[in-house]
Amino acid sequence: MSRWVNRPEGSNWGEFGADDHLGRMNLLTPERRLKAVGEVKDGTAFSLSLPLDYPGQLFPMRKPPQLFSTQMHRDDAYNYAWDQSIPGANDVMCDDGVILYTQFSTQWDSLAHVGSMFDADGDGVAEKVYYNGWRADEHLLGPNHPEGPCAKALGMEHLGGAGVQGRGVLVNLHSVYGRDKALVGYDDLMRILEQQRVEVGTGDFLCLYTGFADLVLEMNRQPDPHRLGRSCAALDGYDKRLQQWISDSGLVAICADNLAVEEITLQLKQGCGCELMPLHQHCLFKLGVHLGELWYLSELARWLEAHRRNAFLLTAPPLRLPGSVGSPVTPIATV
Ligand code: UVW
Repeated sequence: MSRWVNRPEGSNWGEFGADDHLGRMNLLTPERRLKAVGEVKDGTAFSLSLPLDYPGQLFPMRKPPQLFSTQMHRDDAYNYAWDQSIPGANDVMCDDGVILYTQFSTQWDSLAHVGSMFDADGDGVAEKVYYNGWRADEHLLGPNHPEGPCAKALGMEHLGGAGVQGRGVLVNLHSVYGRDKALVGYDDLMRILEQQRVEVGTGDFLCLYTGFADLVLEMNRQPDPHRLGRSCAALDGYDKRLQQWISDSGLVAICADNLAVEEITLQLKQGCGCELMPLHQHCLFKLGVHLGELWYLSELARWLEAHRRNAFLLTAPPLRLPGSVGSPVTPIATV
């Protein structure tokens, strides 16, 4: 039996199966990956990850990685000489663990990251629901649940097992706006796509270079939220024509070097409904389009501009971490 009788307007719930966890990533077929491999002409590869201790403390709830040494016979397993436990052995070893906030730095948002209050079961009362009708408390188990916190549906293990690889296309918003604050809507994006001759097709990863991550790096782990908030481009998630274009384009993900792909003010915009993060709702909740944030696109963007190109092979699997709602990622672009 279906989990929903109503699906949100403009959503594609059910298109990839009643129990789908991957959304548009289902469009990454062998044929499309082969086409993406065809974009490799030079063999140069770029890491699209920031060092994972950047941006530094920006959101109180997300903290930088904390490494610790594991223990070996009550000693730190760090610079550990094995002859401490096995006399005569000359090996020395280090072994560590980490407390890692999954959305602190370069990351994927899973489809479990943002849902909505929506009456999916048709009883006249809105409930907490996520992409494809998966439910809060039944499938996304909170910390008070004996098995929680754990995304039993839509968790990162699904994307981690999906072979995330395809054609990336980069739009250079920094070359248009520099570090000026800019809200990019449908008209702006269409104009820039045309100027930069970028074609976005079914199965593509749209990558937006704004220069934000360069600013983050310059701040050297001491981010200035006010300056960051006044800088660089972000998509206007409230623009309905932009939303419709995302629906129609067939793209599988939008990845940016800024904090949230879209501009977020955490204030309801008058006349624009009840969404604080409209693009997150449109992409993660309605369409199953993943969002990548705080990616490091600068060197790739410079190389592509110098070579008058904008497409590449992108390989970007998240950690195959069962039940997590976000994941660090070390994407690789091969040109
Ligand atoms: C922000 O919170 C800014 O974005 P996200 O939750 O998608 O990381």
